[in-house]
Amino acid sequence: MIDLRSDTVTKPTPAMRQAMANAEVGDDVYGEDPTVNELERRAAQLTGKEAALFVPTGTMGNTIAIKMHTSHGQEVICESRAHILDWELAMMAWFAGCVARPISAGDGILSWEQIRAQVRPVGPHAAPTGLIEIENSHNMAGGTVYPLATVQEIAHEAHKLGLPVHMDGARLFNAAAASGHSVADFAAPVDSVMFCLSKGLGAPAGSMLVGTHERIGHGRLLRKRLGGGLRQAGILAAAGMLALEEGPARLAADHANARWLAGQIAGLPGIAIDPSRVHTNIAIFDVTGTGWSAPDFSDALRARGVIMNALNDRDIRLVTHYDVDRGSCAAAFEAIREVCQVRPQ
Ligand code: TLP
Repeated sequence: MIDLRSDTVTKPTPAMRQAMANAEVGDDVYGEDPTVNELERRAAQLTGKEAALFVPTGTMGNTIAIKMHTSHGQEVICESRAHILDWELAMMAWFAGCVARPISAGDGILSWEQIRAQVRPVGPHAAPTGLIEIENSHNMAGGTVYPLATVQEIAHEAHKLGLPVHMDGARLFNAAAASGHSVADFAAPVDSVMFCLSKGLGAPAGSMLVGTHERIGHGRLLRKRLGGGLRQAGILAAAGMLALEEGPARLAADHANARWLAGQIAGLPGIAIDPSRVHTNIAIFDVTGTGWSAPDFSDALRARGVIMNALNDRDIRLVTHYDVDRGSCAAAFEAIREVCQVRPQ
């Protein structure tokens, strides 16, 4: 199977498995796991933040971030296809008692102008804004990357209104690799960032939440409350360290593969995709012109040994990663071409 469903499917490298086997561990709930402590120091250093917290998943990192920035009864401004809104089981309502105030942006990139129009002050009729959340890269918009100046403007203006900004940077390293900015450049303007070790960077599990000492200290308590106090988590952190050291350099190849595949399939009749908009490792294409629904197209691909997820009735998402090389992308293209040539039953 050529698995292009997500970069979450990456398997740990042999070096990671070795590092996991050799990891020095302790009880992380007591703060005594040296490998977790080292990973947290390294994550804070790389992002230029005071402190970092190892969390089992990106969802838990975002859940903690929203809770640590807000009070019950507030609104969280985000883009309308944000992962926190569509794919995290209403966690902001469940854990933080907040509701989303979604804003649509075609490419997933919010501007301050759009956000400003939705900021609500404390008053007798409306729930006040508690947090602004931006997603970089934006998954469901096709891996789009925020211009650094836009992040800076949003954070600067939000702070003038006393509002914090959280970045869902599940794929922050992809955004950095594609833009030429460092992860610290993107992290500097905002109050907290969650990034995943377990996606394109290749770790088997784990994400990091970074911010100030004070906020991350609070976040540590929230992690325990969510059941995320992992004890000898150094086993996972050891793989995470290698993901941080060795993962980023591989991302450019993933991006080139996604752009290549998008360019190939753009030439197929009935497929709609603009390859010039593919900047990272995600490409989303519309198959309606082929006569197939996206779920049926996805099933037909699976029957040919290629797996990609249908996002809805029209669109299919492919995500490149280091377990899929150019040769596998070429084989995936052949399967897509074949499906385009047959008529749905
Ligand atoms: N995204 C997954 C699915 O949940 C859709 C994927 O395959 O892309 N933020 C963003 C932007 C994400 O894309 C994801 C995972 C998360 C947060 C959550 O991370 P995990 O899966 O570790 O909870």
